[in-house]
Formats: sequence, C-alpha cells, structure tokens
Amino acid sequence: PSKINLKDYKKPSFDVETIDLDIKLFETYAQIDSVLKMVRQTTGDLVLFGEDLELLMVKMNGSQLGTEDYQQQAGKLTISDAPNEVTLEIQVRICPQTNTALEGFYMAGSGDDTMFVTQCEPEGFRKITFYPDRPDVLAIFTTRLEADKRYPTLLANGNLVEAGEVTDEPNRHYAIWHDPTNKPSYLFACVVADLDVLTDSYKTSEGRNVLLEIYAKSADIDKCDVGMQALKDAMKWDEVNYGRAYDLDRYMIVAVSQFNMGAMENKGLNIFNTACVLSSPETTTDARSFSVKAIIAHEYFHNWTGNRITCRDWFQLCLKEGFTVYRDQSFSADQQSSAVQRIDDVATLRAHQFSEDAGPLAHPVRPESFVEINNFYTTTVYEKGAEIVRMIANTLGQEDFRKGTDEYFRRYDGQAVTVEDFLSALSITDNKIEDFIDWYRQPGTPVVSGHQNYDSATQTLTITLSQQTRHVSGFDAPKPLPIPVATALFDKDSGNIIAERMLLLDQATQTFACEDVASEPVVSLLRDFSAPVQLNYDYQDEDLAFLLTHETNGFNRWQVTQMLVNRILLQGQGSKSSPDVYLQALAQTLPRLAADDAMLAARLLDIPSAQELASAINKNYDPELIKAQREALYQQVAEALKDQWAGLYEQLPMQSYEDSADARGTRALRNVVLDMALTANVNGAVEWAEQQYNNASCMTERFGALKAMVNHQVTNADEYLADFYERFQENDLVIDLWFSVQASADTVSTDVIQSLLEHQDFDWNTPNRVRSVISAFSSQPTVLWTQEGLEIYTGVIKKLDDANPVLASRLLQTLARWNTLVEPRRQMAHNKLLDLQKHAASKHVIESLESVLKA
Ligand code: HT7
Ligand code: ZN
Repeated sequence: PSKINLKDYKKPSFDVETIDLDIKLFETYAQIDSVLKMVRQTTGDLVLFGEDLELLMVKMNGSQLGTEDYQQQAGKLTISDAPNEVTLEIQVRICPQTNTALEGFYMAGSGDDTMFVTQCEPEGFRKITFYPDRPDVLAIFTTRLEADKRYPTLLANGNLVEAGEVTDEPNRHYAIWHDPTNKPSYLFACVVADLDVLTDSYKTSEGRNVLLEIYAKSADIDKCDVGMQALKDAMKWDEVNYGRAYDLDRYMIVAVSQFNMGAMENKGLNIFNTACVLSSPETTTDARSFSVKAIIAHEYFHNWTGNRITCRDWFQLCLKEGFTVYRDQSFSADQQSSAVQRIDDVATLRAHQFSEDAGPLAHPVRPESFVEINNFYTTTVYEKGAEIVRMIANTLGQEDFRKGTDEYFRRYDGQAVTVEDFLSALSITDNKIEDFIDWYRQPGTPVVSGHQNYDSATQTLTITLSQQTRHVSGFDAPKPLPIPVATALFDKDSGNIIAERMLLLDQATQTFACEDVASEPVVSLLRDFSAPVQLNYDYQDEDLAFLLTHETNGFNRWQVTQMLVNRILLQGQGSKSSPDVYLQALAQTLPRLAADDAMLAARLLDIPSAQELASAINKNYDPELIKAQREALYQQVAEALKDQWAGLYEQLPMQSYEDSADARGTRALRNVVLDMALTANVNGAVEWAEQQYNNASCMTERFGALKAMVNHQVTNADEYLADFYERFQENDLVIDLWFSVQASADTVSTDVIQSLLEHQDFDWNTPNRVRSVISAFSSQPTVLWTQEGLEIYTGVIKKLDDANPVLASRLLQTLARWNTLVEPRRQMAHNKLLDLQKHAASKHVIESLESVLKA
C-alpha cells in the first residue's frame, strides 16, 4: 500500500458546487444516482474516488462516457482534459446488506430488526458513490432517499423538503433533504430505519428555534432523556463560552448498535453508538452516563470546530479533534468537580497516550505520512492534541484565548484550514504561542527533570529544570519544546502557599530563581498537569506526603498520590520508596475527604493500571511482577485502613437514585470501599456486597457489587452473574457489561475468554460486543501475554481483518509494546505477530503491523 505525505498536499483541480444524490434502497442492494456540478480551480485531471462500487453509468455534460474516456484504477476514476465547467451524472450500485466494515452505507442488525446507516469519516463516502472525497472539497448536498415503507424513518442532513409515496409503487416511499451549508463529504449522513423519536426544542441566543430529535429503537426511547438534556446544556455552554450558536433548524441524533467508534458529528444528523447516547439509572453506570453527556457535547461542539471550520487534509485531524476534546473536557469540568474531571482526563492520557508515545506507534499530533488514515484516530491526535490547546489557552489567559478563538471563527468560517491557521488566529493578541507548533510536529513524551537549591543567606530558591524527549526513529532529533510548568511554593511551617508562578521551560535546561523566600519551601510543580510531560523531580517522600496534606487543589493532591504510588511500584526501575509514608498520609487524609468530597476520595485510592505502569517500563517488563506488586500494595492499603472501611461504608448509605455530583461521589466511593473491605477480609463484607447487589437503586450500585464479587471470587459470584444475565438479557449494552466483567476479572483465564467467545450472545458483527470481551481481556496482561492468550487475541484480529479492518487494526494497536516484555514472553509475542503478518490482508492491519514490528 502506498504512503501519503503531508508535504505532497495539492489543491483539488475541481470544486463541487452542488451534489444531488438519489439513494434507492432495495432488498439486496442500493442504487445511487448522483449529479455533481463541478468547476475547475486549477490545472490537472478531474479525480473522483470510489471503492467497492459497481459503476453502471457516467455522463459528462450530457454525454455518456465510455471506458476509453476515463481511467479507473486503484480506487480512482480519472478524467483527463475535462472542460472548466462540468456536470457529471453517475450511477452506481452498492451492497449495504453485506457491508460488515461499517464504513460507507451499511446495514445494522439482523433478521427483522435491521436499519441502514452511513459512516463517512474519514473516507467512507467513496464507498457510496464516486466523488472527490477529500475534506477540502465543500459542496451543497440535496439527498433523496427511497425505500420500502417497512422503514418509515428516512433521514439525511439539513432540512426536510418533501416526503411522499413513490408513484406506482405502493410499498415504497421517499424523502428529500436539503442541507444549505457547504460541507465536505465526510459529514454526509443518511438513515433508513424504523425508529421512535424523542423530541424537544432549543431557542438559540440568535433567536432560532431548533427542533431537537433523538431517534432510537422503541425499546430504548426511554433512555434518551439524559442525552437530550446534555445536548441542550452543550448548546447553551457553547453560546456562553465561545459565542457559538447553532445554525440549522433541526438537530438529529440517531442511535445505532453496530458502530466502529463512539459517535459521528455529521452535519445536523449525528449518528451515535447506542453505548454513547442511551442512558438510564437502571441500566447505565454513572461513569458511562457521564461519558454519554461528554460525547453528546463533543459531537455538538464539532458543529463549529470541525464542520463549519474543517480540516484542509487528514493530516490536520487534530485541528478539529484536539480542539473539540479540549472543549468537551472544559464542558465536563463545568458539570462536576473540575479536579475530578482533570484527574480522569490525565489518568486516560497517562495510561494510553504516554504508552503510545513510548512505543513503536509513536507519531506527532499532526502526522506527516500515513497509509491508512483510519489508523490515526489515536489518543495522540485526540488527547495530546487537546493538551496542546490547553497549554495554549493557559498561556494566553482566558480573555486573550477567547479573543483568539473569536478571530479563528471569524476568519475561517466555511473554510478547510490547517494547524498553522489555527495558531495564527490565536496569536492575534500575542504571538508568544507560535512556538507551540513544535508540539504538533514532534513525537514522544518529554521528561522534565529537576531539583532545587535554597540559599538561606540570599533567601533565594533556585529551581533547575531540564527537558529530554526520546528520539523517535524516522523523525528529526528532538528539540526543546515550550513547557509551561505551573508552580507553587509552600511554606513548610504553616502549610500555606507563599508564591505561585508559571515557569516556561523552553530550553534544554533552565534555572528559575525565586527571591525573598524566608525558608526552604516545598515546591509543587506541574499543577493541574500544566503540560503533557513526565515529571522527575528530586522529591523526598516526606515532601510528597506534605503536599498530599497541604495542596489546595484536588488534582494536585491526586497527582502527589500517583507519584508516591509510582515510586513504590516501580522500585525495580530505579525508584525507591517505602509505602509507609503513603499509607500514613492516606490514613490521615481519607476520613475528612470522604465527608467533604467523596468522588475525590475515591480517586485518591487509585492505583495506576497495569497498562499505565507498563508504559514507564521499556525493558524486561514482567506482567506477573507488576501484577503482584500492584496487588500487594492494594492489599497493604486495604489492611492499613482496615478499621476504617466499615465506618466509611456505613457513612455512605444507599439512597433512592439521584443524578447529582454528591450522589455520584457517594456511589463511587462506596464501590471502592466495598472492594477494599473484601480485599482486607473485613467481617461481613460479602454480605454488604450481596445486599448492595440485591437492593441496588441503580446500575452503579448493582454493577459495583457484582464486579467486586466476581473479582474476589466470593462463593456465590456465579449465581449473581446468572441473575444479572437473566435480569438484563434483553438489553445489549448491559449484556456487554456482563461479558466485560468476566473478561476483565483479575482471575480470568483463557478458557473463560474462549467460552465467552463461544457464548450464544457473542456477535462478531457488533464491535461493542467484540470489545466487551477482547478489549476487556487485554486489561489483564498476565493472561494476554501468554501463548494461549496471544493465540486468542491475534486469532480475533485475523478473523476481523477482512470483515472489519478498522476494528481489527485498532485491536492490534494494543499489542504495540510487545518489545518491552521480559523473555520468553517477548519472543512468543514476536512470533505471533510475525505469523499474523503472513496472513494480514487489509492495508489497515498491514500498516499497523509494520509499525508495531519495527519496534
Ligand atoms: N469524528 C469522528 C471520528 C470517526 C468515527 C466515528 C465513528 C465511526 C467511525 C469513525 N471514524 C472516525 C468521531 C469524533 O471524534 O467525534
Ligand atoms: Zn471528535
């Protein structure tokens, strides 16, 4: 497969002014007729992309073209010497009924329960018809949909213009939709289905009355209220915080159970994975429900950051994704404790992005080349991309950042632009942020090391910081990046902050002097995680314990516990700390915090995941050792605080369900306490779990109890699993939880995984179900990295490679860190990957394997 390079970007020779699409869906195929009005922009051939299409007819300016009039090869249809104004009429046939890749136009569901939906980002539109399917070609779309009346719901982007019966065909009907906004083809969407709808409305700050609709299967329509409220909250939030109002009269969301990712921001017609839009207390955990709200907001925010201002090419993906993730994180921070939001965002970044950046899949936030763009919807593009926007926003300050974003929207509305355009608009008040471009270009996580020196004679504290980024092969030698390090000095006696500063580390090594410091303070660095870096500061354990008690901001307190835990757990990797200081500090902090902020208290008991710990180990990573150390520390915490669990559990009684931050905090902490109590064998803890399961008012309580019982292998765990299955067997999303709690159990074996894969409810065509077993299983490295574990895992990739390459390739990326394993696991993994390479078929899997194997 051939590589595409950022440096080779060329403007398209033709623009499309309008496209009229006529999509007729029949029993076994669909026929697509399109009319494209195109105008020449520059010299060159007229190029259309098309994949898996049966071309029936093509006419140019009224004349039918023969095969001698165009070339068709490698997914392109090329017409040389086309006139400057062209009307193309194209007729193709496609087969959505057999499209298992879930890209383009595909059928979801089976038997009598089917629906048809599209997924066009990034390059799915070319599987619907021939088209200049690239994000810098913007056009006005009119879409006619025609289908059997068995599918009453016919939706496309924009406004409904007309609907009715098809003449002489009593069982068929049609609808015509017109989207007045210029959009790239990746934002096209249509739906042919039989769905119910939840309706609401929103009046924008500009006075527009917007009809809001969430479409779902009738059995799920009662789970759409949370999403609807989140949509209205997001609309309001974007008006208040960015001055952005919605621009169409209708905003539709459709829930579909077979979907490769979370959701898609198609103009005026978002399509959502059911897991990311449906929510009800009885069936959805608090964590999931919170992420439903965040994803609804994320897709809504794309209307401005992505749809109205889009990407010039797919290398600029972070332009829309990084900024939109930053926006959804800020929205979520306004919906709950901002400290907890930051904790969760940073924990995700550290667990996934740091590990990606440390391995063979490391790439810049703006990649410079790719074979298959689907392989670059990564945590680096999304989450590290968001961190860069956050650093820029903090560097500019709230007011200037707002001026900059206003300028961005003013200057580029309706255009397809680049990261440089974004930075130039943001620089309107001050060009100090232009150096941040290097963050987009350079892969690898910088390591910031430092120490301090206090001179009592001059009352001066000097902090020396240096930065180092590993040289990722294939890229230029790394250069120093601008790293904002938010810093506070704490007086050791009073515990108060005596000075706060934002240090800008933009050279390899720098010294910062703080004057008039009466005695040596404890320095708190990288507060609120002011940059996506690893921090290695010369702390004593006692300094960290001090900060755990005195830090004013919840995020920073959590960060300190994580540093302590990492020092304890990564002893073999050169750090040395005893758990005593950590345990003492926890024992002191927890009781008060549990009463003040239960959610934060729950987070303070976090022990980094095996995956996060592994990301810091570059050689001889022994999954058994890390697991044993994690478990030992968990056990130590549970036992050190053993006397507190019963009291705490009682302090957090089960009450009737409420969706408030306090209630969610109580539920989160209660689940952690329950697990700790089971770990420490506290008397009666098994009964607490049983009662919590039986009397649960919501899924967070019920699932928390089930998970704890399964992980601790309590005697009746199997009965509870059976009960859970029975209660919820009609609900696919809950059955996903049932699969995942077993597949991710601390005690899971490959036999269990095998039997889950053979279960009657396992379904290879539903990514949620595949992930509920396979991704859950990959969270247990001691089982994954074995002969049998790898056999299963790579077997799944082989099986999906042809049917759903996007999913196969994403699952494969989880194996990227094989090269850091201790022998013989490393060799075993290497052999399995080489074997997979012999069978690899899709360019998605071929490209990912090539990168993974170059480790
Ligand atoms: N912009 C979307 C990214 C996306 C996607 C979504 C669903 C299925 C396949 C997809 N490929 C790419 C989602 C987002 O970031 O909002
Ligand atoms: Zn997005």
